[in-house]
Amino acid sequence: MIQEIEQLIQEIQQLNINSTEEAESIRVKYLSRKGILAQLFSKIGTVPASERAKTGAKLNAIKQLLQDKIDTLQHSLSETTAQFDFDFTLTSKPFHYGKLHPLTLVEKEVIQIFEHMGYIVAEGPEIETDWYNFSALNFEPHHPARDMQDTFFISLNPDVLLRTHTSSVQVRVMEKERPPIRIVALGRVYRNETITARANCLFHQLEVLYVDKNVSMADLKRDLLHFAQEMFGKHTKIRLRASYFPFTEVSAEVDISCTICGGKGCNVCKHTGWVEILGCGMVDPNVLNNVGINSEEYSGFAAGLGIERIAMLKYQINDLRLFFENDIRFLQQF
Ligand code: 2NM
Repeated sequence: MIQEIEQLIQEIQQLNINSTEEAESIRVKYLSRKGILAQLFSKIGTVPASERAKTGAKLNAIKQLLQDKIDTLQHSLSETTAQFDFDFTLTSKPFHYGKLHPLTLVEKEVIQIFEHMGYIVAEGPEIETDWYNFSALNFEPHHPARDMQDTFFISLNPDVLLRTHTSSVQVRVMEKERPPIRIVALGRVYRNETITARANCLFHQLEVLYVDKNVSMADLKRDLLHFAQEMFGKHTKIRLRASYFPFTEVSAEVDISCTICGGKGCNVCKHTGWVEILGCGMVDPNVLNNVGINSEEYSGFAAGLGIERIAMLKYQINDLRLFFENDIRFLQQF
């Protein structure tokens, strides 16, 4: 009996309990009603009377040792589960990353193309005076674009208005800087229009300006062709049609070969093979003189495009109002 107990002590000391399952089987093996310890206790009567008390105490000590081992394990296990009190096997909730607005995406892309050509971004105020928005830009006093129909005046003072184009920014830069000037002006512009699928009272414009000695129409065509091919693909062609703007002479409208059908004819290009993307021209000498740049010495070109129009072509969007509604189902697609 004494020998059996000594053996048991050694066995228990070497026990390595690592999981609740192991602890449970050990508890059943040693501590249950029919376990090893219970059997030893029941044989205590066979021990000589003088040894009985000592043997009983030893068995109790073994029982305690074992119980302590099991308790320690269960305690450390419950601590780790408390630290991570969730189900590791659950799948995570879907996470919705924020996205850039399609107009921002197109704006960034256009800016980058022109920055690579050496242009610098310029910005200016949205509330302007007649000088920066009209007079300096060679708009005659009774030019129809000054009409109440098109311009938002924001006070009783007819000199204060919301800019109708970003050319006002170009005027501000040309007044301050001396050539060479190579800038893109961009931002919101405002026109008093009836809101439809193709027009809004607020839209985003980006205008290009290059002023230096000997700047020519050939320079303009070179930069616009490069822009069109970067933006719409390297096989894109451009064509210029004569047009009129108050601030340019000569003036032209620029078409690109249709991005949808490649020029064969489709709904987007109304079966012409071409779609209009911007207006441009050589800066009128009057404009240069108005800002104190000698038009005998310098010349320049300018071009203006609507970010909405480019985005509609790029993403095949047929209603401009979608850009302003902030419908999450629309915005999530970009
Ligand atoms: C356009 C078309 C043609 C333009 C002109 C100027 C400035 F300030 F140099 F006179 N800035 N932008 C311009 C010329 C804009 O938009 C359709």
